[in-house]
Amino acid sequence: MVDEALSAGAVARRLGVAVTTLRTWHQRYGLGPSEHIPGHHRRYTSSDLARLEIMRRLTAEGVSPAEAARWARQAPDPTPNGTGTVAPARILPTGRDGGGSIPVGRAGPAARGLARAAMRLDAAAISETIAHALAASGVVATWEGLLRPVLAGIGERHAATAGLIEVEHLMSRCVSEALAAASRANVPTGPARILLSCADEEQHTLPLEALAAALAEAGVSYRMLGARVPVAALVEAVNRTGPAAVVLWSHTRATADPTQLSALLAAPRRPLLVLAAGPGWRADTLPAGVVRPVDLAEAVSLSAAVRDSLDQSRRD
Ligand code: B12
Repeated sequence: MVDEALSAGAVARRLGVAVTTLRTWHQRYGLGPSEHIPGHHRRYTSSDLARLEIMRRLTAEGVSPAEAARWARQAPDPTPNGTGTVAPARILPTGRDGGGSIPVGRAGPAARGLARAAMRLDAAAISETIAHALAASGVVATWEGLLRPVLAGIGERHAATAGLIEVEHLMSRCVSEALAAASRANVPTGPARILLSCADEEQHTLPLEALAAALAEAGVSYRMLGARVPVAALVEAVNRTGPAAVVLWSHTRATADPTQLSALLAAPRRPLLVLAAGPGWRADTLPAGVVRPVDLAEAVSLSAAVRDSLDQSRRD
């Protein structure tokens, strides 16, 4: 071991990090050189190097330095003279996406923490973070400040690397469950005057689920048809329930066929308001009379206003 001991500069070169980073990891997280020969600088043994390699890999994958250091310190000594009993690969987060982290732009520490939990595929931490934010800040603020940045970041990373599909799926499931729990916690009374639906073949449901939870929070009843609704089924639902407003979500151009909106406007029980929501729709192809909200807050306030005006006209 003594023969293989390395200087800080040599370790930094092997790991591809700066010497100052090594010093920080030593001072803050106790991942320093363990070999000490009196009268000489301390040197890194191969066990030290193995721990630092774990630290480097996990921080590159988006795990926080403090947590990465905890894994690195816990990891058994992989060298032949080491005393560890559990293989590091079985206890460490694996990060098979090729490394890197989820970009969250200017979003705050909660979004960064959520992004790290998503990278670790830590469903419990993801769910807890979202539930806490929903309880503390409400649906619109949680969507805009926490969920949207992380979802967009996952999309960005996926577009760049073709990876992170497992992260996207787990995150989607946790978001759905948290929004459904928030909706169940605030079930509004009164008839459901707002109909929520995805366009035909559209599988991106999370923004509509956020809208459902925000409407529930605002005391507005709704009906949710969910993903991939064929236009004939949508028109049938309109004719059977007579909603004041229909929100039709399209996330991509592929599902944004404007004839779906025209069919709603031509329905025998034409809704007072048809909202074309989502980035799939192109403003210049929307039929006259269709409104395009800019964000979740506007979709909530338009839906609440049209519900109120229908209730008012029924009372008059
Ligand atoms: C999660 C996700 C999925 C999940 C969806 C799970 C679910 N239950 O919703 C799954 C895995 C199913 C999925 C599937 C696919 N996906 Co996807 N997905 C995403 C991801 C990561 C997040 C989607 C989301 O919820 N975004 C919400 C926010 C982040 O979107 P936003 O556009 O910023 O929203 C703002 C505006 O729309 C505006 N707004 C305006 N009006 C309104 C109204 C309301 C009510 C709200 C809330 C907002 C709003 O405000 C929003 C912010 O709040 C996105 C990345 C992204 N940037 O969106 C990719 C993304 C949308 N998917 C993409 C693709 C390609 C696909 C697939 C085709 C992949 C495949 N090969 O199978 C399929 C499509 C299937 C289909 N036919 O629909 C691409 C689309 C590229 C494009 N523009 O065409 C994206 C952009 C990823 C990428 N960069 O490549 N996906």
